[in-house]
Amino acid sequence: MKHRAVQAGQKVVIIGFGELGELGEQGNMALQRHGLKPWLPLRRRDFMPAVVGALAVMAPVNNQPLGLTCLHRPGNRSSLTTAAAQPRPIPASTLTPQAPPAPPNPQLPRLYTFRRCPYAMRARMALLQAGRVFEAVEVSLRDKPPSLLALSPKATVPVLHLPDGSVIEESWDIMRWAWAAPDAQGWWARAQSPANLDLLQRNDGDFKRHLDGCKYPQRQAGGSITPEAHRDKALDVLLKPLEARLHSEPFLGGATPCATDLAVMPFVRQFAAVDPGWFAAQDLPSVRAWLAGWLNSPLFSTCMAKLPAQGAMRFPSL
Ligand SMILES: N[C@@H](CCC(=O)N[C@@H](CS)C(=O)NCC(=O)O)C(=O)O
Repeated sequence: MKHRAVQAGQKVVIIGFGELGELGEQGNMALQRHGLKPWLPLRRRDFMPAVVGALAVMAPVNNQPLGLTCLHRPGNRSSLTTAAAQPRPIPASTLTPQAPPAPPNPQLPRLYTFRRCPYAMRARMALLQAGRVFEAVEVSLRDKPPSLLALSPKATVPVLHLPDGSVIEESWDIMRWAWAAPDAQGWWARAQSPANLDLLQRNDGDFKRHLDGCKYPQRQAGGSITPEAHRDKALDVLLKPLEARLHSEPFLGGATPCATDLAVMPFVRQFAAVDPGWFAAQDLPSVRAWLAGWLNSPLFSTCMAKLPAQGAMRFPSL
């Protein structure tokens, strides 16, 4: 297989694996910025194990791969040589989104967000899924902008500032606003069942506490239980009930997803990343399939677009 430059307008298949699909996200964003579409994310099981940890972009013509480009995560030893292709790094410039900062548009809702915050992820996904047009501003949690502090003294993200001046300071409330009438597809309505509200409460309460307990053991120094005990409690409080639900239906919304899927998924993602080997060995096949589906979804990769350090970025981008 030969390496060829992928041209704008060409049909491409992207295979992106790595730590919970981070490389896939980068690849998807790079492709979208270069007008390469449509793209098709493949799941880990669809491709050979040798590419785990690598990002590959194939440009097929008549369904025959034309060229292949791949990126190796630094320090990752996995190799694409079994695919009869020598790795060729994708230039960093194509992997680092350089969206131009947009001038502020007071007509649009403005979301203060932090890319890796699970609360902010659920808000971004909800706004995107509901088809809301908004501007997003990436916040440094160590150096919060005065405009955010003025709007919301509690200074957590996400915060949504609406054109009428009102401010929504809780992620679940932002999701509610996203689907406020008309909730034509029922994403919000299906999240109001007692079972889903119970799951949300477990997620935002005990599960989040135990997630922090195993993810940040240094912050729990002197705490009464070990990180491993936190991990086991996290299983009991959320993941086992989630497995039972997802065993009998593909989404928390049933046949189609709902707000609860989007609200819970970023936290399960974080939990899975604490110790991927351990997570893979748990009796949670339905949770893993559900998580993988979201991680490979266009909705998730769009929500993980990197924002400019300064200024705002409009979603959906023009
Ligand atoms: N209950 C809030 C929680 C939001 C939250 O705690 N966000 C974290 C980031 S993941 C934060 O902003 N922390 C403040 C800080 O670290 O200074 C919500 O649902 O929006």
